[in-house]
Amino acid sequence: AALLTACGSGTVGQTGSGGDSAKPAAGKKLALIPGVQAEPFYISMQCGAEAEAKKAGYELTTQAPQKFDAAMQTQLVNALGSNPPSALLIAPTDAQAMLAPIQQVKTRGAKIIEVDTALKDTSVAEASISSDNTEGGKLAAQTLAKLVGDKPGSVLVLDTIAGTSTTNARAKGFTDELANHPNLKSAGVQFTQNEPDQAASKVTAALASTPDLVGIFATNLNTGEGAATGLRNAGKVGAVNLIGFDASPSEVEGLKKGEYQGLIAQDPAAIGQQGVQQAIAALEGKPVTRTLTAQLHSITKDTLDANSQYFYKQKC
Ligand code: T6T
Repeated sequence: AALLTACGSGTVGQTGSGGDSAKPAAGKKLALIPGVQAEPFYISMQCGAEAEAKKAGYELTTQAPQKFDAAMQTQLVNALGSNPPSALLIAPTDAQAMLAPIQQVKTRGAKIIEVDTALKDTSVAEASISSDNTEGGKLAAQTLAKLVGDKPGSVLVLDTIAGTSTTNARAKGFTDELANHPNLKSAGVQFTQNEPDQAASKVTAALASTPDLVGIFATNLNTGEGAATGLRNAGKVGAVNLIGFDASPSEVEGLKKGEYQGLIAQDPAAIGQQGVQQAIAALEGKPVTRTLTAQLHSITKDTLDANSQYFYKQKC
C-alpha cells in the first residue's frame, strides 16, 4: 500500500473520487510521487509542494512507494491510468528503470517534472529541480579534509543503490575531490540498498579491514543513520569522522551528540515548491526553466543553531 495524501486534507487514504463538488477545475490536478514514503526529506518536499499548489489553486495528490524501489514506484506510476493528472512531479527511484513508465504517463498527456532525482534520458521532463549533488559530494570531502587535517588515512563512502542519480553523483563528487587532498585515500564506495542496517554492517566491516579509517561520507539520511549505528556499536563515535547528507531530525540529533561531525543539508521544501511552479508554468504555457538547482548548506555543531531553518520536517 502507498501513502496517499491530498493537498490541504492532511489525511491518509484515497482522495479525489468522482462526483465531488469541490473538485478542482479540469487541468488543475497535479500528482507527486516521491522516492519513498514517511521519510523527512520527501515529507519536507511534499510540504513545499502542497503549500505552493494551494496558493495557485491547484490540487496536489501525493502517493509514495513503501520503499525506495523502482518496481514499487512503477506500480504507482502505472496506477495513474489512462487519464493521468495534468502534471506528474516525480523523484525517479532509478535513472533507467523508471524511464518506460514515466514515458507512458507523458504519452497519455501529463507534463513531467523531476524533483530531487532524475532520469538519465533528459528528453522526458519539462523541468528538473534538484540540489547540485556533485557539488554536495565535493563539499563533504572538503569538510572532512578540514576535520582530519594533515593526518593521513582512509575514507569510506556509503552510497545507496546504483541508479539513484542523486546519491551516485554525491559519491562521485566526493571521490573526485579526494584528488585535491592527497592525505586522504579512498577506501571505496559501498552500496547499501538505502537500508540503514546494511550501512551499519558495511561500517563494521570497514572498521575491521581498514585500521587507518579516518572518515566516512554517508550520501543520504539512511546511510548516515546506519553509519552512526555502526560507529556506536564499535565504540568509534568521534574517532572516525562522519559526514552525513540531509538534515533529518535524527541526523540533527546525531550532530548535537557528536555522532556526526558535519551534515550537508538540502532544501527539500524549495525543491517541492519550485517543482509545482514549473509544472504550472508548463500547463499554463508560460516559460519553463529546464534545470533548477536548490541550495545546499554545510552544517557543523558550531553552526547548528544558525541553520535550524534547514532542518527537515516529519509533518507539515
Ligand atoms: O537524500 C535524499 C534524496 O535527495 C535522495 O535522492 C534519496 O535519499 C534522500 O531521500 C534521503 O533519504
